[in-house]
Amino acid sequence: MQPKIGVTIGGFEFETCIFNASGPKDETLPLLERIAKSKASAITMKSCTLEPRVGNPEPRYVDLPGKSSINSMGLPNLGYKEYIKFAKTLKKKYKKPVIASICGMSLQDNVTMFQAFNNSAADIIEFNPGSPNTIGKPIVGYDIGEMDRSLAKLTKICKKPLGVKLPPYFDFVHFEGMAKVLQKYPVEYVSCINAIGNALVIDPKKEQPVIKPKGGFGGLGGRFIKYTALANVRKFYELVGNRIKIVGVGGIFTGVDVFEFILAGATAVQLGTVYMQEGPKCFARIQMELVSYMKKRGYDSLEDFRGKLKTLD
Ligand code: RRO
Repeated sequence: MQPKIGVTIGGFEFETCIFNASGPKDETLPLLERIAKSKASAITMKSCTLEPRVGNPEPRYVDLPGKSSINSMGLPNLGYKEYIKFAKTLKKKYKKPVIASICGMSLQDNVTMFQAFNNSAADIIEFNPGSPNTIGKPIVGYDIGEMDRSLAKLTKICKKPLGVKLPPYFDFVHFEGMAKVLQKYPVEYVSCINAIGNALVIDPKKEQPVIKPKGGFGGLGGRFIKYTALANVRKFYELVGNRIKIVGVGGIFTGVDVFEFILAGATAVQLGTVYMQEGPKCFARIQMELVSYMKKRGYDSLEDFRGKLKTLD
C-alpha cells in the first residue's frame, strides 16, 4: 500500500501535502495554469495589491550557489481584480484548491481586497504581512501591535479559511508575542517562513550587489534559510499547533526535506526557490521522494510522524 500524503486545510482536500508558495512564477494566468497542470496539490497565486504594480527595477531575482536565491521583486502583480478572475477560471478548469494571497499597502487596502475575495471562487485567503521588499514599507509582521489590529479587522470580514504568511522570527520573545496574537483569531494556518529580509549578496569581481533595488538588499530564499524555516515551524507548532495548522516553506528541495518539516509539525509544505529553479516537475519529484522515504522508514501516513520530533536524552 502506498503511504497516504493527502491533507485537509480549511475543509478542502489537498491530494498531497506539497504545493507552491506564493511568489515564484505565479503572476499571470498561463503561469498559474502551469502550476494547475503539475502535481502541486493546490494553486497559490502571487500576492496582490489594490492597483497593478510593475515591481522593482531589474535585476531583482538572482539564483545563488547552493540552491538559494535573493529577490527584491517588489510585489509585481496585476492588481486584485485580475486574481479574482483567475480564481474563477482555475476553479472551472481544475479540481484543486485555489489560494489567493493578499498584500495590501495599507489596512484599508486589505479590507477592500478581503471583501472582494469573499465573493470570489478562491477557496482560501492567505494574508501576507511579511514581504521584505516594498520600498518605504516596513515588514508588518514584525509589528505585533499592527498584526493584532490587522487580524482583528480582517478576521471580522473574512468568510473563507484564512492563512497568514509570517516573516521569520529569531527570538523566543517574538515567537511568543506573535503566537499570543494569533491565538485570539480564527486563523486556519500560518505559513512559515517568508524570505529572510534584507540580505546583501555581493559580486566581488564587479564590486557590486547582485540585485539592483534597495542598494542590493533583498529577501533570502532556498537552502540558506531551511534551518530558520524549520525552527519557525517547530516553535509555532509548539505554541499554537493545537488549533492552528502550520505550513512549512523555506529551502525545501527533496522529499527528505518535506519529511523533516512534517516531523517539526508542519501539516503541509510550499515550494518557492526550488520551483523557481526546477520548474513544475519539482512537485512530482519531491512527492515521489517523500513517499519512498516514508516507505523506507515504515510510515503509512503523515500522522504517524507529524510533530513527533524526538528529544536527545
Ligand atoms: O514581491 C516580492 O518582492 C516578495 C514578496 Br510580496 C514576498 O512576500 N516575499 C518575497 O520574498 N518577495
